[in-house]
Amino acid sequence: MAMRIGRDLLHRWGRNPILTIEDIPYRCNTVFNGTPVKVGEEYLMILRIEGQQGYSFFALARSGDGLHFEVEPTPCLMPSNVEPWKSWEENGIEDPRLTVIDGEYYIMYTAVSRYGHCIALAKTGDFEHFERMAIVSEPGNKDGVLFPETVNGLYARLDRPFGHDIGSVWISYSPDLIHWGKSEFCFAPRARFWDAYRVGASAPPIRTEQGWLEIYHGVKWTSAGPIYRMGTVMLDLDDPAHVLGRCLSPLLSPREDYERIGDVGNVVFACGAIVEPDKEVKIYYGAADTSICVATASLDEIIESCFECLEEGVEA
Ligand code: BMA
Repeated sequence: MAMRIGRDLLHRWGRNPILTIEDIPYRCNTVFNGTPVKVGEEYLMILRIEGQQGYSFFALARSGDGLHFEVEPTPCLMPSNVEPWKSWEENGIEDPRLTVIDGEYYIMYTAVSRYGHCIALAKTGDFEHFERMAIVSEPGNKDGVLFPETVNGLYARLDRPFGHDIGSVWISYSPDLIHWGKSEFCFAPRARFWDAYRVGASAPPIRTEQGWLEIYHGVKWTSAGPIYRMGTVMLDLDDPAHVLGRCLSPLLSPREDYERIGDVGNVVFACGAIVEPDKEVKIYYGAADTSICVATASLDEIIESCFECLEEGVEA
């Protein structure tokens, strides 16, 4: 298949954005980067809201069709004012990613403090009571996403340590979700490409017959600042540090006004996806750090995009 030119693989829903601050039942600055889960026929989404004070917290929205969401009257998780969490969350909690493991809903998120960004983990069984479990990284790491199953008997996560300011994706393992290690490099920014500056995991990995499908974000630095796009990588099922393939062109680039214009323009940033029974994938993303949108494609097309690099002979 030839490289796609001049259009995006994902189809934006015609009535995007699906959530803006007009849909939030209290005053706030922006809403963006929602992470979805489907429970029976209901769609639940944990949203990142930035308050007018300037820091972020989470709220819960519910939907019957995955397109029209109602936001609950009060936030579901605020930055903690109790130690040991308070010191790590004093500047807010950001970018939640929901993963279901054995019927328990885990939220990996970024805790922001004077020390920098850390990865934190909370869980809920009913979306009413949320329990913080642990801060699971030192400062200098973010974009933690939990795999939905154990890999060789261990919990697994992708994350993005800053290193020498080179934003690459790594993988770590844990016996209990609290203690993490066995860290290995997974994939890096690619010179020349739309993801040349930074990459980070976006949606929790999706198990497919071909491997773990990871929808990630890639950043290119331009003279006008960063452009955030969405891409795909396929990781080996038994050894996810091993990359089997990677897209060449992005799944989605900022093109619409609501993706171009906002608090941070030129950003599409996914935090989760739902695979429907007919294999349509709904990808939820923050647009310009100002609203939440949805775009779709078939699972097969998205999987196929992971193998573009092999067809073109480009290293993954
Ligand atoms: C990233 C995260 C995202 C945000 C993006 C663009 O570092 O903080 O929440 O959407 O930057 O500002």
